[in-house]
Amino acid sequence: MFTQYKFGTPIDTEAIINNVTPSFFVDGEYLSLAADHSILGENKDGYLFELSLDPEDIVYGLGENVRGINKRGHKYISFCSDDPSHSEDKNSLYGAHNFLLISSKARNLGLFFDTPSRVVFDIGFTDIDKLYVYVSSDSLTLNVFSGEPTPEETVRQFRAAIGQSYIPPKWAFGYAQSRWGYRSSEDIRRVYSSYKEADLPLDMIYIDIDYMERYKDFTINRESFGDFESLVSEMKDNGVHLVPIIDGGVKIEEGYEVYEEGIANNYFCKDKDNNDFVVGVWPGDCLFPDFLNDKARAWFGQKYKFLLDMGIEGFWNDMNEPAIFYSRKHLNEVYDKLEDYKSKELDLNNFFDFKDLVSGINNNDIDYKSFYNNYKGTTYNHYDVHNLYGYYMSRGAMEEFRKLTPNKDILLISRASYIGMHRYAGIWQGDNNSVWSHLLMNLKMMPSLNMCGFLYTGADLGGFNCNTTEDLLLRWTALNQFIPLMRNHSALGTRQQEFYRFKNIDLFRNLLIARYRMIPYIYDTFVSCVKTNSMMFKPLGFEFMDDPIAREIEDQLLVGNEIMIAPVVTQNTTGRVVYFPERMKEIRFENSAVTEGNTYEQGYHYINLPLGTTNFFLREGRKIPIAEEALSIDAAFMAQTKIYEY
Ligand code: MIG
Repeated sequence: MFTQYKFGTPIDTEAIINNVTPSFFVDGEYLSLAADHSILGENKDGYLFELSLDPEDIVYGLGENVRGINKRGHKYISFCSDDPSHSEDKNSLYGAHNFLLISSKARNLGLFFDTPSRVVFDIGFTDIDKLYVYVSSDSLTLNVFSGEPTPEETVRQFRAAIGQSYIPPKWAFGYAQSRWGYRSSEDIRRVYSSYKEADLPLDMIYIDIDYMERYKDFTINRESFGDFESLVSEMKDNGVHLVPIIDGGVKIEEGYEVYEEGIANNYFCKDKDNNDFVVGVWPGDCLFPDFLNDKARAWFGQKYKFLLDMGIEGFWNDMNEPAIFYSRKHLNEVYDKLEDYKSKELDLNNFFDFKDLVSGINNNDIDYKSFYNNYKGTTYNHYDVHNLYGYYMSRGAMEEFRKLTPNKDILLISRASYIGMHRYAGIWQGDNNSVWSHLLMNLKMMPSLNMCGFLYTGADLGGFNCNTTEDLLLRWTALNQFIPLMRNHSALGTRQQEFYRFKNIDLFRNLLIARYRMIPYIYDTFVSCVKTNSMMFKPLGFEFMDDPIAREIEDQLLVGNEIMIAPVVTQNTTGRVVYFPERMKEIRFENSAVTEGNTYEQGYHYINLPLGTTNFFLREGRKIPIAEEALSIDAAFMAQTKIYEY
């Protein structure tokens, strides 16, 4: 059952698109509304909901976040944030995915707190057996999904309410190489030819900010990418799609078309005095297009035509939380204060004040409260609609793509997101690290994101920040055999991690071939999960609800209805212990060949899985297609398949 409750006069985020008649909230029915907000140390505005958690309750959900599949025991804050350190203690990443699913034998309760402002989910943090949800706005739509016998059915109800997920073009299921640091057409050609010389497949190259002229959206740096158009078509002839980045901020520069048009039409965000709100992002001083405003959003979406006309068919929208390096206003205040410090001795107290002053310049709450958006004809303080910004940037782009290229699917991924954006784009999971715990986090985020409608998603394979190692990269590639968005991406200054740079190129090749062999299953499962509002990646507890061990497994997943995966996620191990909730048969990929392995009875078993090999486990009575060997995504879709059954 889907019940909707409205508190105050909620802002319609257009996350929920099927119509329901709102009911009156009966306090205590599912959640109770607490009078005393002090428990969370928040101010008194907004709402505080409370629910007791039973020991058996698993709390699933919250999409893109740190920690476990079971979210109990931490505080999470929905406030889209550009934070490149995804450590366990963090409360927010780039997305705001306010859906929780409380699941036990006794109940399966889905709660979607639909509001574009900040929401705190205190899940057994303040009190180990309590869920507190604090909504910082005076308005909210609370959507409750209840009465279903399984977590999967509950998710399905929710997903039906938020509408069908985005399906990218087929080639977007291939393998992508990316790096912040490809500076010229020659760099791109070198990546391509190095893959080719090493006999390694490659389907996409993502291009980062250096292709633009001084980081201005919808420009080309002609000094380093002089032949951009021919590069695009040459790469396409080679079977490689180029995917350029687009950033949220527009550079202030006289004569720059995007800036001039935005100014002329009033499309940029303003401060309280109706002056342009100047922020620093990549190009220096910038303005934020008001993506919440229908006209501004459509205008910006049309701008992508500049690149579509050059043959580009895919984009990644970055920095759209929006990330703010500084605001002009705050920066000037900081400069003034720094002047004062000059004459002072920095004792213990004012040294730390001084340090905070400078380190607090970026992504500062004061800045997020200092500009305005115009949404559906009403002006809102940005803070109150913050979580919609990336959603509407990407929505605007896709809505215009659907007009500009009605017969062609365009690839689009976004960094920031809110539920609702899943209908228009996928997401990548932001700036992770080249560490083993983030390989596991990649796995854990898949079901949480799938619950919230994000099916086309993946993390930076190999890790973005820090230096990767060959073994980590091999294990990460193995996990990615099944992940829809498979992109090797890394940060400027880190160790280069293109596969051809390592010793065991054959192993990387075998893993890519193993990926292609799974394409028929991956793609069909993906599309059918989109159409039936199902999850492609499921925690074991979704299927084996009566098995207390299965319910606690956080490093194995079901992929579709037929198979289970249990990748190796620890260093210096040649295998791992796998829990089998039921009897299954192993299918292995070794030296690019598929072999049928052992069958395993219910229980724990040690599975040997050396570097560069992968496997999955076929459930009893199920069958899946595996393609003949292919060396590109296009070939994988055309390849003959053989059915493997158990
Ligand atoms: O402040 O464009 O998440 O993928 O390589 C960093 C440079 C800006 C953040 C993105 C990352 C990208 C990087 N960007």
